[in-house]
Amino acid sequence: MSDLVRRLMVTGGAGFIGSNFARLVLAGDGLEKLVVLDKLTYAGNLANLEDLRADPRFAFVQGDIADGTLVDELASDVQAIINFAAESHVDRSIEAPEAFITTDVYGTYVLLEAARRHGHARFLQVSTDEVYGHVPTGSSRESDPLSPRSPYSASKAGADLLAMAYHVTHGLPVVVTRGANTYGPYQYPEKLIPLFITNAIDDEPLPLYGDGLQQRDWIHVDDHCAAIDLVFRLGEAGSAYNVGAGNHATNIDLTGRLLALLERPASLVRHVADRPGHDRRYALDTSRLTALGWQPQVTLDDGLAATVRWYQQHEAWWRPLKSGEYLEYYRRQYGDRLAAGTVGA
Ligand code: NAD
Ligand code: TDX
Repeated sequence: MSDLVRRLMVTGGAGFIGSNFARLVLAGDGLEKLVVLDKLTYAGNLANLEDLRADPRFAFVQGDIADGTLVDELASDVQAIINFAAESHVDRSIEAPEAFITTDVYGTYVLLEAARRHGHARFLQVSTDEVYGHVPTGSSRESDPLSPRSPYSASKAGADLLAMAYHVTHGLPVVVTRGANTYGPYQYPEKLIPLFITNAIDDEPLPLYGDGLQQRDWIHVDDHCAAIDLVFRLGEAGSAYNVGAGNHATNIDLTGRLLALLERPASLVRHVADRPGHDRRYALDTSRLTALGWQPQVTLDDGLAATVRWYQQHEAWWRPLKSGEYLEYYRRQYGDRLAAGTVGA
């Protein structure tokens, strides 16, 4: 944590990356107060923060980042904000984009305004590699134009640009991280890796979109959180930092690795109708981040094995999530796709 910042607000801290980040910063002794503001949408889960609740430095507030009155009050008592809060699932942004605009764009504006009013020492916007859009060859640099192609990534690009504009226009000390596909413990089982692990544990089919040759740049959540912490402390105000570990894999290759770790057959794979507007490839140039002294610590082999073990050992965490609204979403998203899918290898 920055030596200057002893009182911090983390938004979206009951979600996947935010809860892992809260755990990381409370393991150190740099903070006197950590406020987590989270709306507890379907993706937010207090169980993700269970082990932190007894820490006297920790406070949880259930609320919306788009609620100006609440945000202003909370911002008056901290010196900085790290904004993880977002609607984060691409498929849901295709089905129901409105919440992406209100949270990812408008909510970020509300936070920036409060940070400006209260003269915060730092504002870190957690952005994504998806703002660059599909990258056919090479790797994205921070100076590349943003070219988002889904309602999710367009909303995230809006927030990213707005945060940068607050630096230029108002001198707010903003830094932005653009992270790659992240995996690890506490990830809601709608994203590829936890969905496929939990389905495979139950011998349920794995719905692989299209030909499965789309490529992602995978990073373990511990490495992603360490990078956010470093950029928060040492990043140059007004700059964005790509956060990726250089683990490029196609979805079909990744699926094979998960099945091998779980000792399940390739016949669980179903090739299903593709995601509309599906970005084929993301890849990040991370030289700006590594120049700050960051290096990934977790290899893809070790990270995937540890993640598979975590889901095997934490059924009590994920089984209750795969019920109610989740099952309705699952049926809408995958019902027809799976019925028409073909068994793959
Ligand atoms: P997540 O969906 O697991 O968590 C999002 C959290 O935000 C949830 O706890 C949810 O309750 C909360 N939230 C949603 N709307 C809110 C609102 N209006 N007010 C307050 N809280 C609200 O997401 P994640 O995977 O942990 O992603 C965290 C951030 O990192 C997001 O900004 C996402 O865009 C970004 N990111 C994610 C990845 C990835 O692979 N998961 C990669 C790069 C960047
Ligand atoms: O059922 C599926 N089948 C499938 O083939 C799902 C859920 C995904 N996929 C494919 C789509 C992608 O090519 O797997 C890849 C990964 O999909 P997601 O886990 O949905 O991630 P992605 O769309 O790449 O976006 C993620 O990384 C960047 C996060 O969800 C974002 O929040 C982050 O910004």
